[in-house]
Amino acid sequence: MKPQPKPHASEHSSKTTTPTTRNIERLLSYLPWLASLFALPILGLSFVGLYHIWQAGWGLYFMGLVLLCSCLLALPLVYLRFANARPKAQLEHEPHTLDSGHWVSPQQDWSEFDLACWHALNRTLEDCLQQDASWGRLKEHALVLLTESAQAYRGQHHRSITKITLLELLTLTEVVSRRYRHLLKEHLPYAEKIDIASLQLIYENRDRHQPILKLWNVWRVVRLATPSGWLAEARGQLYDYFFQEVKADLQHRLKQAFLQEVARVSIDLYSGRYQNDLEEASIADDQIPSPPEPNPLKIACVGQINAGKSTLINALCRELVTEVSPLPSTSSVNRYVCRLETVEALHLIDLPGLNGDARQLNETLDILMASDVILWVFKADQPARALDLQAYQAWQARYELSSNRTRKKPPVLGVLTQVDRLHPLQEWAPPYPHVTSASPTAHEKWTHILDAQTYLQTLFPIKEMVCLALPENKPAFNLESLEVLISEYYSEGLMTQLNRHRLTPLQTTRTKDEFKRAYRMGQSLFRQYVSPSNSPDKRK
Ligand SMILES: Nc1nc2c(ncn2[C@@H]2O[C@H](COP(=O)(O)OP(=O)(O)OP(=O)(O)O)[C@@H](O)[C@H]2O)c(=O)[nH]1
Ligand SMILES: [Mg+2]
Repeated sequence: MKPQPKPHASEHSSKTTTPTTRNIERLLSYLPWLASLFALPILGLSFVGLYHIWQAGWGLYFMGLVLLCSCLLALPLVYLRFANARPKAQLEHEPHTLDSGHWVSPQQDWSEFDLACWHALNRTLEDCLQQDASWGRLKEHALVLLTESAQAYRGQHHRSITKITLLELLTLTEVVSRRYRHLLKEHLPYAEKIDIASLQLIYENRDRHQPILKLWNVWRVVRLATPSGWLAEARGQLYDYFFQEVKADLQHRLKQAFLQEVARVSIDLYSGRYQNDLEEASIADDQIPSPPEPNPLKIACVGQINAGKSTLINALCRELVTEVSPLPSTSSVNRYVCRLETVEALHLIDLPGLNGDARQLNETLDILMASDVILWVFKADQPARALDLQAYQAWQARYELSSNRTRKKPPVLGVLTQVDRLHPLQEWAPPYPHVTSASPTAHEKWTHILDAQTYLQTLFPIKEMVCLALPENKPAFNLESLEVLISEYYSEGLMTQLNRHRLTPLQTTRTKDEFKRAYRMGQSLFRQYVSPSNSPDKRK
């Protein structure tokens, strides 16, 4: 059978015209006559007026006045143009710095892998929009993004996208709609006032605007006969140009934001974040769920034997909570609660020193992965760094496992302890560096401290490092700097915690939920069976 040609849009609309659209149609057919009734006398009067102004010798003044008014009117338009041109230029020149000028930004608790995915998806969506930016194609573009993120997280298998469950798909639709609605409310002027009926009416009557446009064009040609007409035309052109630009940019941003929302939610979906919390979220609740209360930050202290981990914990807690000794002393993992000036509560975890034992290393890595911030303690006068390096590399390797790719690494803060033991030994008169009264030995001491710190930073990619000394029976040196650093990294630590809480599988709860569902189903079946009114025999 030959496929029937599709009816033309206008044919289709003419078949389904309602009384309202028929009335509009009739009104529109009278419009050219009504417009000419008003336009012709005005045109005639303008000619007469202009002639008299010219005769009175005020022609030049009048033209100057019209020019001035046009310039005043153009000023806000020029401002709009420049305000609008800035983000556009950013978009062209920095296509991948999407986090700054865009309406949608990545989640703060994403891992490096998630962020790499986000940037790749953003490149894809820009390509899609460049190929075809029509509204109708957005659905297909969204599907491209979903497939790409599915492949990134679940391998190149061509059916990866179909592996999301029905509940996950509904969650995705729900979250994208909710986020996009918030975004429109924030950025689209009068978003609450735009109703579907008006949009439909504009769409249905888009062909009928043609007669009015034609009439308008005739009027534009006629008014070119006068100098004020030239100015009005120039002003009109300028106005059209600016507003077309604003409209195009707004539309581009709306489309881009929609696709970015799809990308963001698909990353969350495929990385398994919705498994726990969104299943429990109420669908009727149209507010964004409030985040759970954070737990106190967990800070793990790791390093070689005798590095000074327990001493550091005692100093931060301002009391002797853990044993300190020149011999290997900490043999098990212990947690201590302490508070800093700016941080209400912290949990400091004292770990046994790294000794090269594989089982102990494994346990240490488990603790590090369950922490929010890591203090890596290095003894300043310790030449061998192999144990630290081995542990550091093993810790990093854990995040490269496919099961941990979406985990956010806790920030690592380096602590160079026992700097008082650096050469020259007899020199110890903190604080360092002495800017005003620097003796040669003090200068030498400070140089050695800096050298030790630089050397460590070449071995370990640790951005932040604090040098300190906590000698027995002497005042502590530079402990405040470490406290400041901890409070600076507090929010990043909380993000790590949030990421971990989201990703920790609530396997027991899920099994319990499944059991509850099965129980409810069995219960209703049982009721149906025992209830005489519902029993199969009775119904027969
Ligand atoms: N001079 C000086 N001695 C320190 C400093 N920090 C720690 N010590 C001493 O170094 C020794 C080891 O300190 P600990 O805090 O027990 O070291 P640790 O890292 O906890 O050791 P393990 O628990 O065995 O892994 C103790 O005798 C401390 O008094 C420091 O800044 N300066
Ligand atoms: Mg210890």
